[in-house]
Amino acid sequence: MIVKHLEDIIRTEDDVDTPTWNARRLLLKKDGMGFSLHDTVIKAGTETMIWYKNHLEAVYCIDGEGEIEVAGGETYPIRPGTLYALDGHEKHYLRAYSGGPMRMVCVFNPPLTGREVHDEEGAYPLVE
Ligand code: 9YT
Repeated sequence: MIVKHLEDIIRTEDDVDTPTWNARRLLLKKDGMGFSLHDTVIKAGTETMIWYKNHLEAVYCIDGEGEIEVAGGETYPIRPGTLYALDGHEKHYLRAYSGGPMRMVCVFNPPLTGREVHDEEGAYPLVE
C-alpha cells in the first residue's frame, strides 16, 4: 500500500515547475499503478498549449477558474467541479483567468515517469 501527502512531494524531484504550471506528481510509473496522479497548479493569467499525442489525460478542477479551448473547436469554461477528459488526444489551449490559479487533479494513462515537460508541440514523450 502507498500512502503519501502533498507535503512529501513539494520541493522534491516529483515537483515540476514551469512558467505556466506546477505539477506535484503524487503517483508515477514507478509506483506501479498503471496511471499517474498529479496535483497541478495552473498559474493565474497563463495559457498553455498542450497536445498529449501519447497519453490520455483526465483533469478535475478543484479550485480557480479558467477555460479550455480545443484547437479548431469549442471553448469550455472551467470552474471547481469541472472535469475534462482528453479521450481523443485533442490539441488544446488551457487558460487560467487572471484572478487566481487553478488547481487540478490530473490522471495520465500511461503513467508519466516524472520528469516530462511539454515539448514544442505540447506533447510528452512516451517512455517505455
Ligand atoms: C492540466 C494539464 O495538463 N496541465 C499541464 C501539466 C500536467 N497536468 C502535468 O504534467 O501534471
